[in-house]
Amino acid sequence: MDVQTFCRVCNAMCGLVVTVENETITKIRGDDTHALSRGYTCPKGRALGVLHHDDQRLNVPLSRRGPELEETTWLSVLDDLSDRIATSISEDGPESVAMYLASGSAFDTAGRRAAERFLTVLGSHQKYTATTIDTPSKPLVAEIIGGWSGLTPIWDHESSRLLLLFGSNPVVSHGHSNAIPDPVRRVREFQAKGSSIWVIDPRRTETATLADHHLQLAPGTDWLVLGWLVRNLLSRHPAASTLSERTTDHEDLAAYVAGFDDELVTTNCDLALSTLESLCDAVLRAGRVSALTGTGVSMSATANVTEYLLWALHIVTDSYDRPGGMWFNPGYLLQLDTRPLPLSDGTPESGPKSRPLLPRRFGEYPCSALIPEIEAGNITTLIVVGGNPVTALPDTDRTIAALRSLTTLAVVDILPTETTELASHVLPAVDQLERADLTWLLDSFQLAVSAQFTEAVVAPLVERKPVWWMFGQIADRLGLDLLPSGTTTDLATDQTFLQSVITRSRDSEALMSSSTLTIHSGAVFGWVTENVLPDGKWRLQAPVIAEQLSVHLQNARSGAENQLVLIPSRQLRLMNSQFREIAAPGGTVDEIVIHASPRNVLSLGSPEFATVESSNGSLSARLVADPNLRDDCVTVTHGGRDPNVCALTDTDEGIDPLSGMVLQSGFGVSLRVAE
Ligand SMILES: Nc1nc2c(c(=O)[nH]1)N[C@H]1C(S)=C(S)[C@@H](COP(=O)(O)OP(=O)(O)OC[C@H]3O[C@@H](n4cnc5c(=O)[nH]c(N)nc54)[C@H](O)[C@@H]3O)O[C@H]1N2
Ligand SMILES: Nc1nc2c(c(=O)[nH]1)N[C@H]1C(S)=C(S)[C@@H](COP(=O)(O)OP(=O)(O)OC[C@H]3O[C@@H](n4cnc5c(=O)[nH]c(N)nc54)[C@H](O)[C@@H]3O)O[C@H]1N2
Ligand code: SF4
Ligand SMILES: [Mo]
Repeated sequence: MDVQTFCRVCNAMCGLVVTVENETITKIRGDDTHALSRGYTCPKGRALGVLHHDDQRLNVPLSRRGPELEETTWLSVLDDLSDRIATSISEDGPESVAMYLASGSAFDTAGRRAAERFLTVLGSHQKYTATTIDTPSKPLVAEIIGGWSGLTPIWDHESSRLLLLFGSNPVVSHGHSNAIPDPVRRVREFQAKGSSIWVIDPRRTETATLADHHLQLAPGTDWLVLGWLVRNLLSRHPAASTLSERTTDHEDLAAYVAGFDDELVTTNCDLALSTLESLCDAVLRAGRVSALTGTGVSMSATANVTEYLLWALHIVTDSYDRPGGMWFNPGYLLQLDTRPLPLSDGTPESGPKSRPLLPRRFGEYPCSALIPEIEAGNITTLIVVGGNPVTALPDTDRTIAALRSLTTLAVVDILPTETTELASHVLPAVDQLERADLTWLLDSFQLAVSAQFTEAVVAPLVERKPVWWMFGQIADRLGLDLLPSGTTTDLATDQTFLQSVITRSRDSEALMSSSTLTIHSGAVFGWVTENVLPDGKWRLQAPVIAEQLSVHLQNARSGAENQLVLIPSRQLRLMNSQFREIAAPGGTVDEIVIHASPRNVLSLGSPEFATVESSNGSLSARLVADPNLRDDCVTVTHGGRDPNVCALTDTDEGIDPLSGMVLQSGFGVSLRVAE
């Protein structure tokens, strides 16, 4: 039997057709009828059947007795965990219980909603998510300029003439804040219409190879390219003359970019002036522009200023909320255009007790506060839902020591990881194909106003349980109200937690009667200008950003340091630390190695193994010469157990004061022959 569903591994959420014979998944292929992925899948989506049946899966609850994790019953693990949470609250208050919600929970709509609601009814503010590790500059700048952190500009792939990609590699990643399924075909179709793509990246990436132009700039200098562009476009772009109709304080913007002169920018970026001029001409020719950033800039020290200037580029060229530029997807399920949004002027709340100066934004504390909060004894119980903090958080040794020191570490996962190894309780969750679901959390990241509902494709194996059920059971024991009224945990199903989203969606009948993606419309324009922006104007005045800009400008003027920097990279067959041990059909995951330029490898005498060292730590791995990398870059794929690139990052140094983000990319390292 063939069942249509969708992949729940990355933002692209490709349509899948799963062949099931007697509850055995025998084959997975792309769903040709899915309007956005159009039959495309990557190896990870096709591996979901292998993942479902894999014998490494967590199948029964585990609890720690002494040094070992031992198999136990659901009754026992839930009783014990509930007792511990109750004790934690009665002794230290609800703030002693924290939750880390990450990639593995982003695609489990019912589980995610139940987990978040659990923390709320518990009365704890200790919510941490992966957003503050990889992207906080995006919601921050959206809040400052647009008034709401959830504004996510989406590439108008149908009518845009020019796409600029800064530090994003969608051919491998399928997009950062824009979900880009079927990326190669999409790029080619875009070009076939006469539109062009510029990739701005210190590495000649898989996407750069397909692009019309590749600017192989020095790492950490995108903000200079953008500032230079904005400065030039302010005097040359026709739309700049109407800026006062669309923005407040555009004089401030002109002042912010006044210092971006040719000499400063070309020297620091290591780009020729003629190259920058061609880029500027391309923008002028296209009129409007679509530009996206990825982790290459969003995890770096200049993330906020880069994102601000990226927004400024769109606003100067009148490209936001306009055809041919970028649109804001109001969502099929979220319907952002019909509801009041929690507008803000960008002022944060204060951080948790041990780090009060760190900002609390978007309803969560930054992950940089999680480890200090545990070390200070403020958090004694941590519940991890679909995350692997040992490979995601900075400073691996310190993270491990803090996690070990917790009274209770409950981990909800589908596979054993380096984090479950440290847990006091391990709760085996259903996988992507064992639950009903919706494309909910990523609703406004999609290339069309669209949504999909799926039933579970197969029944859960062994004793794997839905995540909503786990929290329902604990809430029942604690006497907390978690479920929608009129139901109990025993009677609830996946649908209980999905129903309110379905009911409030644009057309629940169309959604529920379709077995593939339901499209409501393509790009829509105008709702942000009308409903969200006060007087329909973007706010360009941003003193906190201006302050950071002036520091970066000063550093740039004092001359670029000649150093090797660490930049991020990803692999097609991995999703962060996921799929390392799951052999996707048609190949295995590449070994995680150190990539350096051929010249750097040669200068070390081409050793087989090398050590990368930062001010925080070091890692050793096989060294590979990568002709696609600049001489000033070295990269180690994120997500490995050993080497784990987070050994090089630091919990205290380089934290961005505006977002609280830890510096993950673009810092200095040295490379030497391994001992
Ligand atoms: N296959 C696969 N897909 C994934 C993931 C995965 O692990 N594997 N992870 C998912 C997750 S969690 C995320 S957040 C997204 C990330 O999605 P993307 O951001 O699109 O993907 P990355 O591969 O991290 O791309 C970062 C790029 O930035 C470049 N870069 C580094 N430093 C700089 C710089 O200073 N300036 C510029 N301009 N470029 C720079 C790097 O060379 C790299 O090409 O991918 C998601 N999808
Ligand atoms: N130095 C450095 N640090 C980084 C990065 C980097 O490039 N460099 N990248 C950063 C980025 S972009 C991100 S997003 C974070 C990633 O941070 P995390 O999201 O914490 O990391 P993942 O490895 O994706 O962990 C996801 C976990 O969810 C589990 N899982 C998968 N499916 C399910 C499911 O259906 N249900 C449940 N309950 N669990 C499931 C997986 O087995 C896995 O253990 O790391 C960040 N950290
Ligand atoms: S790109 Fe791969 S992992 Fe992402 S949704 Fe599609 S099939 Fe799944
Ligand atoms: Mo991410």
